[in-house]
Amino acid sequence: MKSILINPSIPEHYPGSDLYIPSGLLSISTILQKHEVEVRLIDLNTVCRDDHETLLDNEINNFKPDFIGVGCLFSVQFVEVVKLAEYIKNNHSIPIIIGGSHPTRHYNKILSNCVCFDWIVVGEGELTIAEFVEVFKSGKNDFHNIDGLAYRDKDGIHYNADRNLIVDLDDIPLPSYEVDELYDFRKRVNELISSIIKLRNDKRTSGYIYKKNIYAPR
Ligand code: B12
Repeated sequence: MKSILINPSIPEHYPGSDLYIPSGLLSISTILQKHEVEVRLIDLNTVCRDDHETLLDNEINNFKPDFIGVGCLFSVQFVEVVKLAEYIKNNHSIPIIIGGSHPTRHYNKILSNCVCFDWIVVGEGELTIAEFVEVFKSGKNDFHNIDGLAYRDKDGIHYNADRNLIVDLDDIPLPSYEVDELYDFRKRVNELISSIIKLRNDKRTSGYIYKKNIYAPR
């Protein structure tokens, strides 16, 4: 099984757009690899700021992913997330799963309004994507037991329950960097490793644990 994960670009006027490391997507990549999914991560902030459609066409036609994952940490990325997903759906018909702080907060509204998305991971994604991929591989498409996963089917929008936080952060494997042939994350390995613990900590202290409070750090 194969998956392409995409980090959408952040507008250049946004502070620090060239520094942002897609640590959420790197962590998701690592989990997918552990579940025998071949992953290709495309960071649109580093490899290509223009003509994303040609890049996507080439990557999808060559790699032939079974599903595509898109991250959306900042709301400012969401317009691009929709544009990419609509393009992928209309031209390649590949299922799309998204995650990140913006979809976490707005999963219901997004699934109600945007048919281009099939699933949304709400909150921490490692355990949810691990369960998701096993169901997806089985071809049974029965996602109703997966906590932290929102999706639409013929009966409407479903969200089972919030997923409990991962208690011991040591259970999360360090991100793999062997995911992007276009950009070598190992160039930034020191920066990345030193930031991981801080990011995870910030995540808990800045309100991420309760998705409704994502904009209201406590
Ligand atoms: C650390 C952090 C930063 C870091 C950089 C982060 C980075 N990765 O490089 C720094 C300090 C630089 C930063 C800066 C800013 N930040 Co900031 N930041 C955060 C913080 C605290 C944690 C983000 C993080 O990296 N988490 C760790 C990773 C591992 O988790 P994650 O990305 O959430 O991914 C997990 C899940 O979401 C999910 N997932 C994510 N993507 C995907 C994709 C798929 C396919 C799947 C299945 C799952 C999935 O699985 C992942 C693993 O569990 C969040 C608040 C929060 N608690 O989330 C704010 C937050 C993202 N920041 C915010 C803001 C506003 C900013 C700034 C604009 C502030 C400013 N005025 O300058 C700047 C912009 C910087 C820029 N242009 O890049 C807001 C965004 C609000 C919004 N709606 O857009 C947030 C939500 C804080 C808040 N509560 O308001 N930030």
